[in-house]
Amino acid sequence: TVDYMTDLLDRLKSESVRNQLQLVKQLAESGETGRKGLMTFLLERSSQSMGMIEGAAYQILYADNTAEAQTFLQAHFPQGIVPLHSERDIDYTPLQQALAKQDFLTADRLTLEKLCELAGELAIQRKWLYFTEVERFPITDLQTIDTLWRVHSEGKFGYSVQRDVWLGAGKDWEKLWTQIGWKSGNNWTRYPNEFTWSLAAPKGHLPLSNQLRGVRVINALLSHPAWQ
Ligand code: UYC
Repeated sequence: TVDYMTDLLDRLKSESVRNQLQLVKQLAESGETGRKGLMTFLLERSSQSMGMIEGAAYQILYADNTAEAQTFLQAHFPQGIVPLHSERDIDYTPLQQALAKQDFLTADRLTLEKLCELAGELAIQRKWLYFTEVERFPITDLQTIDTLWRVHSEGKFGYSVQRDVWLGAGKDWEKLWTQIGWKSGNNWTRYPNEFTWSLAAPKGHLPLSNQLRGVRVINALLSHPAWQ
């Protein structure tokens, strides 16, 4: 078992991302030994910046009800594995927790809530954003939100992912809506029930930006200097 684990951990460091995800999922099914392996892996990685493989490993331990896993996370990653930096003193812990448990519907609502907090008192009361407010968002906060989404979605969700799809579509909004599953033919996907609140969704499906008031807000989000 020890050799098997050493081998798995070695492979985790060298394999392609796709195989790394497979290995993490394999560890998740290996009971006590697998749990130990995931903990060792996360500790070894914690000096570097954490990506979606570490996110997947963290989520498995987060969902694991053993005292061992919970004590480990409390001791080493009480705030998760993404640094929750904010230039405006915003608390991203609720968003981190929703994403850690893959509750993407709650995470999506919290994201809009946090963006309104970032914009200020008027936006909090209005419950939606002006594009001029988005343009003034600090790079740090947008990167924190985006990294949380990417790390906890195997790289599938987040504004920078949507931006990549949008650029790939030549900045054509109609193409983007279809590719990320917000529109099918002439029909808008209906909020909330028709959206896909899991990793079965197309790349870039989440977080949502309501299009009721036009594309200016999402345009400001996807054009923000945070992604350059
Ligand atoms: N909704 O259709 N949406 C809402 C989307 C549109 C509408 C919220 C996304 C089209 C109304 C979110 C799409 C449309 C409300 C989204 C979508 C429309 C609402 C909750 C595909 C009609 C109640 C957060 C593009 C044709 C709004 C929020 C209110 C809510 C997201 C209708 C996240 C991505 C054009 C009437 N829709 N929305 O922002 O003010 O309210 O009560 O985009």
